[in-house]
Amino acid sequence: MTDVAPAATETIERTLVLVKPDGVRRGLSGEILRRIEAKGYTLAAAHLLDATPELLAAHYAEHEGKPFYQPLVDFMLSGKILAVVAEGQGVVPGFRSLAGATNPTEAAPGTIRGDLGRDWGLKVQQNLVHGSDSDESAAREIALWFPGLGL
Ligand code: D4T
Repeated sequence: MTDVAPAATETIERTLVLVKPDGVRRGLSGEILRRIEAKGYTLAAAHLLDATPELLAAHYAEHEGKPFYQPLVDFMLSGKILAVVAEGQGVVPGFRSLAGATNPTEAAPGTIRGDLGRDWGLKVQQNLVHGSDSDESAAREIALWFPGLGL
């Protein structure tokens, strides 16, 4: 049997992962990257950075006006963020599945948030990671967090 080469037109699927300041602070960046790689996805780019209010306003535009918006922005400005582009077929829903539910109390055991996160009784959930929720969001978010990368 011969292997079938991927079609030349096949697009590489990518997602934006953010290890949020709680994940970096708690020393969980390596464990989170390990889970992404153990699943079989590839790391295409990574950098550790301080977000800016402008970057977060663009990233979280859909949440503006919600009660958790300002606490969310303040939390995301509270420390370094590890921004990562991960790639592989199905990586957008695949990483969301690895991350688990938004609320870490409800996130299933076996997921990043379920195994490593908890409710700290704050105005915003500190839930360790962000993952793009669609291919369109991924393209928009990768352009925001990795300007000039041309991905
Ligand atoms: P992100 O965007 O960080 O990957 O998380 P989710 O996709 O799982 O969740 P989201 O965009 O709806 O929310 C962004 C961010 O806000 C926090 N949050 C959210 C919160 O503290 N209370 C809430 O009720 C919601 C909906 C958690 C993640």
